[in-house]
Amino acid sequence: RSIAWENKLESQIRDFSLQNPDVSRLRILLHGPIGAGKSSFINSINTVFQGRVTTSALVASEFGVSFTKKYNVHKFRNGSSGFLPFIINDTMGLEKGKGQGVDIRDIISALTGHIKDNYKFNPVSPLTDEHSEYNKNPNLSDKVHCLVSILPADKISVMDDEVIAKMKTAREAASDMDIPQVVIMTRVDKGSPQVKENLRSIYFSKKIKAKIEECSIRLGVPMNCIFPVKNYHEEESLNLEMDCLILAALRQILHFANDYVDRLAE
Ligand SMILES: Nc1nc2c(ncn2[C@@H]2O[C@H](COP(=O)(O)OP(=O)(O)O)[C@@H](O)[C@H]2O)c(=O)[nH]1
Ligand SMILES: [Mg+2]
Repeated sequence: RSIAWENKLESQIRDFSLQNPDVSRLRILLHGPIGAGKSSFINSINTVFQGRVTTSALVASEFGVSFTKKYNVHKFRNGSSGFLPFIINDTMGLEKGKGQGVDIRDIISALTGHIKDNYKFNPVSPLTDEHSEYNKNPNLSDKVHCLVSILPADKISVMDDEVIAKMKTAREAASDMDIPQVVIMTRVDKGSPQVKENLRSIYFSKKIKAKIEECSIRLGVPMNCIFPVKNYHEEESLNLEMDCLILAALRQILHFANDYVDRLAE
């Protein structure tokens, strides 16, 4: 894959308009293990579009337990002219073991639009239609238009099979509903010292290529759907290379999501 290290995508995404009049905003769902960088990815997107380092989604400390417990919805300001035409739902992290981390059935309910925003996940019992937070009649805007799996480059090799199996279950459910999918591989700086030193070496790095291959094999997704990023996590100012990778991933997500709602409009 080749990439132009210049910020052209930002304005394209700012001007992005949706094709289906029934949908006001594309809904993106993030899922993945705890500590994968889900909340950081949301902060990174916000940082790019606000032009300054922001922390809207709370990020856990390096060795914390899952910080995000609610089905948080994030929207992104677009200058003074309102909001960007997409929202991102953050979820509680996946963990191995029954009753640990988010229940995969809740991820599937979220895909179908049955979980209302701000629902507090309960790892020991999934949401059912008896709860008030259950949306019985979701419309197209409530449904998820792209499922994004987040995996950390430095931990992919040691990720528990059980966690991968949970992610596959969600991916298969999404595939059955024709919901498009993208994988974001975070923490590339932790995955390769060379890339940490120089982010532009990312597409030449053998280590990163091997990690992308590993993601592809373990999750069963094609390599061209896997986007490596480095999130804003300790930076104090904006960085062009980080922005380019974040925007390339986001552009793919938005195209897939837009194509999906467009197909449903026909
Ligand atoms: N070095 C590095 N650290 C990251 C990156 N993305 C996230 N982190 C760190 O990884 C930890 C977990 O991130 P968080 O966003 O809370 O993960 P979540 O549980 O999936 O929401 C935090 O300490 C982040 O600062 C990255 O690209 N590079
Ligand atoms: Mg989080």
